[in-house]
Amino acid sequence: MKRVLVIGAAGQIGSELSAALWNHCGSAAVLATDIRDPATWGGRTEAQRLDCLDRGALARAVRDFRADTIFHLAAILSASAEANPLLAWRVNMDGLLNVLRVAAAHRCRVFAPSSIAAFGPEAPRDPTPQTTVQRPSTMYGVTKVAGELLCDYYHARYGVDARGLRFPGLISYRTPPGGGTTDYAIEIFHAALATGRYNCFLRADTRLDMMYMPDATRAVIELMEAAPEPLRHRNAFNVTAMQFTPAELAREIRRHIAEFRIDYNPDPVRQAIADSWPDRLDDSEARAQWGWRHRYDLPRMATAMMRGLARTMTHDRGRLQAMTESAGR
Ligand code: NAD
Ligand code: AKB
Repeated sequence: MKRVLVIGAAGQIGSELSAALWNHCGSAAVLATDIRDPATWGGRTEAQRLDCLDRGALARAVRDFRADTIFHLAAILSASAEANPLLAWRVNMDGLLNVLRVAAAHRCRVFAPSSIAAFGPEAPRDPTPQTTVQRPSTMYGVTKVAGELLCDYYHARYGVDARGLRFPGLISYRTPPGGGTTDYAIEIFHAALATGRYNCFLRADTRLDMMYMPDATRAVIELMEAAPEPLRHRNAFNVTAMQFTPAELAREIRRHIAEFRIDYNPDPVRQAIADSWPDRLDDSEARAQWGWRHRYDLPRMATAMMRGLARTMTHDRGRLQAMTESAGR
């Protein structure tokens, strides 16, 4: 992993993973790309516009940058995919296929994430085993299962060193989330700080699996650095860090902002998606095969989110000041 190409680098994971790779591999070693114009998102790394559906442009970027590893993060997430299933199929499947074909031709390694969405209502919920019935009921989930299998196929058939993680909902504050169902767990912090109230689009008792972004970017790098021999589930490792319901997250936020109030107005589409997903993944295989360990639990994540947002949000300085003081106690 000496020269890396990041696709979907303007997104929630891509923006933070690009920065982590910049620190890990060195300043000249990361080319960050996205379909969006880099003028609107570019940071420290070299950045350019790239549509993963354009295989010729993708191959040229890999060749010209002499990339040896591709981090493929471009996708349409769960709620957006239900709104536009055909676009989700195209971006999530054709985009991944282009990445794998270019990787095979240019002898690149690939990281492509899967999701808790790869499981459907027939899978055991708590815990959801590493290997079990999947049968997702969303278009996003269908593309995630197919993506896991496609990566396995390119590894077995063409020797592409493709690896992947089944991420739970990821929580972060630097870049807004991109149209998922777990987005409520980010919106709630922004709303708590901005207005002290949040109108939640999921039911109070909807338990979902979650992880704080620094654990997620570290997991990606650790998986890509792991010795290949022990990796028996290379493209679909369950990983997890914490599980909570909106009511439990609201209670945690009240430890920082005592007057915080939450209302519940479930959105039928996102509620149905959440109801079809696991409560908690069993990540014992990731722990055994490459040493995965999470560092952030719910209280630690909430404190980090409060402090991080307090630094980045500029409105309502009085509330932020009070919150920062209480978060520090
Ligand atoms: P995101 O929506 O925040 O970012 C995706 C990025 O891809 C966006 O910046 C978008 O502009 C870009 N993009 C869209 N179409 C493109 C195209 N044709 N070519 C190039 N770029 C394109 O998503 P994210 O949350 O960063 O997710 C990244 C990956 O991680 C996805 O595969 C997603 O399924 C997976 N994942 C995310 C989460 C999470 O909670 N964020 C959880 C599980 C899995
Ligand atoms: C989504 O909600 O779509 C994503 C995911 C869990 O894959 N955050």
